[in-house]
Amino acid sequence: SNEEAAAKAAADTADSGAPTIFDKIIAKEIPSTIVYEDEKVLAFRDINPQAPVHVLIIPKIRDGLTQLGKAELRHADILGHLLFAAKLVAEKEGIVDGFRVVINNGAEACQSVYHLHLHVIGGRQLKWPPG
Ligand code: IU
Repeated sequence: SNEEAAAKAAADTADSGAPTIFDKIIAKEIPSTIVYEDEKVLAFRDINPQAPVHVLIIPKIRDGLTQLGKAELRHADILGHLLFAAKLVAEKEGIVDGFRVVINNGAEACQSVYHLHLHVIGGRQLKWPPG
């Protein structure tokens, strides 16, 4: 599929350390609809939502966290902060009783942007297993 081909191409450049589109969103060079922000993380609406609520949460400083599979022990604090932010976003969006948090890691999981991000998805009945 197109999605899989794009994911494979993205993975090929994942380790280059090059800026991603999310750096421009953090810098507010590209507009986004921000739903939550603190000193460490930014949460904004996904441009291609897969559910009524689809928010991405990213660390403001990538610090080598292109993907979860590259995490090191020094990232434990920001990883916890991101997950707690997912709960805050779910509350803010009114879906705290039913929501999903997803991290796609690598081409086989269709990761397309190599700056760690959590997807917070909800607002409809979700199916299991995901595709
Ligand atoms: P993935 O887990 O790497 O596949 O998720 C990347 C997401 O980033 C995906 O859901 C895109 O729709 C989303 N996105 C975005 O919100 N804004 C953008 O400018 C780009 C991608 I490029």
